[in-house]
Amino acid sequence: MKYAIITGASSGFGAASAKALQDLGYGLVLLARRLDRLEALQKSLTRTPVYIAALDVRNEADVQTVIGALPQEIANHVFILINNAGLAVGRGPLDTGLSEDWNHMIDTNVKGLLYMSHAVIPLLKKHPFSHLINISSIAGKDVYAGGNVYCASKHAVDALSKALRIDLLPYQIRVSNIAPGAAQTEFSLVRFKGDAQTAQSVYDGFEALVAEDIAQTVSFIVTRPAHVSIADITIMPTAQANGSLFHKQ
Ligand code: NDP
Ligand code: 8X3
Repeated sequence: MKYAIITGASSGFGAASAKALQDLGYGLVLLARRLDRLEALQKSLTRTPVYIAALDVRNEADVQTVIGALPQEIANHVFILINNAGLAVGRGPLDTGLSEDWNHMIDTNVKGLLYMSHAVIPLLKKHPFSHLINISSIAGKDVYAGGNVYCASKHAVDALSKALRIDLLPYQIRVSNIAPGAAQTEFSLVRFKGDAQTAQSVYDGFEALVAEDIAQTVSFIVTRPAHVSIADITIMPTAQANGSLFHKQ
């Protein structure tokens, strides 16, 4: 059985990708901070083995412990890592922003991805043609008003995808960067700290992406033949042209 490790599997893109990869026959290692969510997902995913663990990717020691504690049967058969855990916290000019929000984003989106990659790459190296998939964003390609630190963190993810493609070339590990535009998940609820009205207003007047759109992109990437590496996919709603321009009704 081939296994996929997914961070941020308790919601949105991560949960949808778990379902899609199980449909392709993969066993799953699902990681996030909310264990109750992972337990519910595990109950619904019955077709292949599903291993879950509570993990805050900001904690390097915990990342090492969780990956180090994987049963040998799983650790020897990891073919996919999806670095998906991430978030935006707040939106506005830098001078009125909060350093605790900046630290939260950089520690999760950038440092968490580094800790996970460092811990899991030795497992991927056992299997030529395995996949490391980073979830960046249109915010990693473009910068929009009030997006400063979130955009910087996703530009860092974009750069790390390019860097990892060089580092992992000798091992024939395929590194893919997915850059989604606006997708309706819990993302905006988290960004606006539980303000449901403001979160909903982000998606008013146009049809946003849904988590399954990203899961289908993941499925496409991992089902290419061994000689094909999808380096980078930017995927946006039809009603979105770049980081800030939308066609709203
Ligand atoms: P959700 O808020 O629905 O999901 C985010 C996931 O990340 C949750 O499972 C959450 O789990 C997990 N997570 C957050 N912080 C941590 C942490 N410190 N440790 C472990 N897990 C963590 O949002 P999306 O599914 O939309 O977001 C997934 C990724 O996609 C993020 O990296 C986001 O930046 C990116 N993205 C989102 C877009 C959108 O418009 N929705 C567009 C482009 C990119 P838990 O809280 O249980 O830890
Ligand atoms: C999430 C999409 O446009 O809010 O990465 O940055 S956006």
